[in-house]
Amino acid sequence: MLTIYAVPVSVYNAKLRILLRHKGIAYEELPPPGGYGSAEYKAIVPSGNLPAMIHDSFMLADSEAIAEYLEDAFPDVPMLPGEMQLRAKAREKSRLHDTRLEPAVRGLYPYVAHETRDINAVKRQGEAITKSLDALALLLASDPLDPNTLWMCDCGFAVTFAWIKAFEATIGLKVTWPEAVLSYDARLRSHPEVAKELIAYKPAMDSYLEKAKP
Ligand SMILES: N[C@@H](CCC(=O)N[C@@H](CS)C(=O)NCC(=O)O)C(=O)O
Repeated sequence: MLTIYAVPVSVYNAKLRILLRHKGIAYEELPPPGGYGSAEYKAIVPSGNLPAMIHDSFMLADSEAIAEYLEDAFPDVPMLPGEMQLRAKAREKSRLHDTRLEPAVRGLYPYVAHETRDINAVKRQGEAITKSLDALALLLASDPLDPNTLWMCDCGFAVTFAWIKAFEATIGLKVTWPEAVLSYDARLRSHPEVAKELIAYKPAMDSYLEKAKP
């Protein structure tokens, strides 16, 4: 039995749901018992992190650690390459998402609500996001991974690109998208499980973005 503790709007939950869909893994998604940040949840998941997973009573937190575990536990649809150096390159790409691009997007959260919008801060985060997109474009220029396969490292980017576009449309975010990143985004969205998750995820995004309205 596989349980994922998650909240619908979380980027890292959506990232993990793409992997679960693509691998065809059956699971149940539950809200954190006692609520996000509660003592009850921390008794199960000491870090309080979401997402977290319970698999046959084994607990694990952090989306990337969970993704790596699921790759080992459910290898039928591989989402990491077989060759050692290609696997390392895939992990390098995941890190660019989890430690650079997504944190730059997360830096916008305090300014999403119309009441707390700070246009200078939004501009500053837009520059940080563009810098990460430029780094991704450079990485894509020599990316050795098969472009026709959906890899573990692709899942986070698909979700974060959707958020960047949503913030461009709602809070005046200005970002320069390198051509290579636009093509990469289109390629990711052509994978059926990515497209399905982005459709299923949109109501949670829209509900979060309500606070951006005057
Ligand atoms: N690197 C983490 C980031 C996940 C994350 O930021 N989760 C947020 C909720 S959306 C969280 O749990 N924050 C509270 C905490 O870490 O205590 C992952 O991949 O799981």
